[in-house]
Amino acid sequence: MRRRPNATMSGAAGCVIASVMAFAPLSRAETATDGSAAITPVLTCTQLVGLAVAGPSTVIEKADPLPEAPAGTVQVRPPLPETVGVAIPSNCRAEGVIDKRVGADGTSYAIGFAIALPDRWNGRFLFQGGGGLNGTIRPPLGPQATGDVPALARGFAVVSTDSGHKGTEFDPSFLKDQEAALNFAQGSVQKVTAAAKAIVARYYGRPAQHSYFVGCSTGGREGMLASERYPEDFDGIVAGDPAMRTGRSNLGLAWANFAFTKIAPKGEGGKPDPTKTFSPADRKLITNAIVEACDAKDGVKDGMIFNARQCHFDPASLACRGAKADACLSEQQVNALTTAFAGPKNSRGAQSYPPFPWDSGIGADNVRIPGILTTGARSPVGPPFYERLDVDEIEDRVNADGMERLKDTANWTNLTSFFAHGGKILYYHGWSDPWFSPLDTLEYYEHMAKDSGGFDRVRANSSRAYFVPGMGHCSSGPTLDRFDLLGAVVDWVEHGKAPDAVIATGPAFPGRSRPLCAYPQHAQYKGTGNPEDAASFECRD
Ligand SMILES: [Ca+2]
Repeated sequence: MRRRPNATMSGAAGCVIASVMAFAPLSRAETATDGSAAITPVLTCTQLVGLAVAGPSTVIEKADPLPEAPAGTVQVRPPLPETVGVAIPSNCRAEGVIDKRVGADGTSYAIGFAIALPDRWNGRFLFQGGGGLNGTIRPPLGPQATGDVPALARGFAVVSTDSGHKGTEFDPSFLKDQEAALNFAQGSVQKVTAAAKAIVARYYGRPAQHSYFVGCSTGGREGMLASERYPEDFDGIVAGDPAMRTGRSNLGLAWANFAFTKIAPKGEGGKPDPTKTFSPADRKLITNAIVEACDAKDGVKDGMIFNARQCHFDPASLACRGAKADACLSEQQVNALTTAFAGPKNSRGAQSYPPFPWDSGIGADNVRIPGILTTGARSPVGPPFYERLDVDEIEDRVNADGMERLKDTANWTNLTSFFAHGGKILYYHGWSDPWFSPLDTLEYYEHMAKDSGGFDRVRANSSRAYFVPGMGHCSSGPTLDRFDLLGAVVDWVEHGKAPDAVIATGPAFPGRSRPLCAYPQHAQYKGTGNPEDAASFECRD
């Protein structure tokens, strides 16, 4: 079981494809990640429609051959405007449903999925994790944690799913249906994996040689879930900013919101507005002070705090000596900030959820998911403000909630079966994530490693964690949020090459690159060389 003494940074299916014929191991050339994918299908795309490939409950309703799409023409996640920066190769895109039924409430339900099967396949299968409460099928591209080249562009077969219901990102109405709730909590991961693997095997006449999972947020939770409950299904998993226990993380946000609300100026209808507790000038002042206190510890003043473990910032250092002014914070603001970031404790004095770290992106604005200071620590599903808060009451409710208990991935720490067959899992988390504290992921990683063979052994052979300075929830902020952890996990699984560091770049700092070092190491400037170049940095404890 997971223990949580405190929350500081101290211390460091095969069965579904059994009917498929045996096949010769693929050659290195056939499975290379350099675009030399070479396996071709044994069916035409349209032959997939109506084919009973994965048992009677899976129905392929549609399958269309898609020509190669030039760079900049495929939206990563419509209706958002961002497009894929490389060409997407010609592929067969099939859409289908699993377990179609009418729910207890009269609503139609099914686990919807879309799978992209490239004309030249690299022999690998990728499950693309979802986000929020799911409910839509995102384009099966495998865009997360892949740098600038999504998995489909590398020749992976990629599946994505709505996890069992239709709805907008945070529409919880499906939860009243038992089976839809069960599918979101856990069931869809295994059902979609089984169906997709069977489709891949049938389409190419051989099963995938290796299976991967990449996801962030809810997708990160789903990746963890696969490692914890279906240890045979995947060889490599990348889990980012995992929504691993949203009851607790929402308590963490409610706690910060409560601290901000207490001193908030009144907004619409005379109600407190915690987004105004700190003015834009205050947010800038706080961010600058954090950067000033911690930036140089990694050897270079570049607006990014890589040596976060040595970052000790005290809001009291910004306290006004007299009246409130732009260059200082009022005593009330100092106290609210200190309380909010320290995280909630219950009446026994136990930490209910970890603190949020001081980092350069906590006041980020003009991004899709702004920093914690900018939102007033508002949860995407909670009320706008908390005028009262009882930590014990919320903790009790969360602990007793069946949905939380089934869906949460924060407590299961035994990955020995997953690791025993060579499974690898990489975690990543933005230091400035405003929804889930990266310290929760860090704690999980340490507990999991301890319970799965010991920290050094697990880090050496099976699992690593990367923390991204300045990065908000899954991307964005004053950060380098483009990094290829999929390539890293493939190299570890297939070639035994452990990922000590991956190179990060990003639009916030054009021309800059840095190594993201595996925890507990961080990127430190060597003292010589171009400070914009990753080669001038090394990973250090
Ligand atoms: Ca720095």
